[in-house]
Amino acid sequence: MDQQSLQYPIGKFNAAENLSQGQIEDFISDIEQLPKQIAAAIAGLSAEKLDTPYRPGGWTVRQVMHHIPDSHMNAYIRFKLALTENNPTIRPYFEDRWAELPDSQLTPIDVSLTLLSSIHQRWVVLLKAMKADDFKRSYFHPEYQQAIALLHALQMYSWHGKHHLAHIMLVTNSH
Ligand code: NI
Repeated sequence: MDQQSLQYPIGKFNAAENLSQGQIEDFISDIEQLPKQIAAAIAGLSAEKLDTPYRPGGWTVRQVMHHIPDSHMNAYIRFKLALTENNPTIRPYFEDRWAELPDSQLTPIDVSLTLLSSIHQRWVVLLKAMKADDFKRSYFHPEYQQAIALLHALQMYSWHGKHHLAHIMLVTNSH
């Protein structure tokens, strides 16, 4: 695989402007399924593979395992902010620096899998209760200077989970 395919094994993110109710349910289902899919992917993973980068210069499986809940706890908060305020400005963060902090180096990955499962369980309850108009609500991303509709964010985080699951599987499937 070339560098681009290793970095983006499922391709880059693309969002649709409009989604049917069925499509929305499919994206919510992606978010619901992710923790179980990751649990299956890392089952029986050796310590050596855990500390293997998914591509040269990329994060190790361990770092990816801590990054996903880092990202999705921010995502969950962004949804809650957007649902309770009018286009609130959210707080970007340096994900690469977060991945270097001691908790990302030292915490057993099972802890982050439990954290991810808990976040997703609550997030999915919220997502399933959202009406069509709720998905039109937005948060303002100061880095992109753009209002991000929750319909867009839903698709982005579905992609984001699959994107990193594919990274983990690059390592687990390698011999
Ligand atoms: Ni990411």
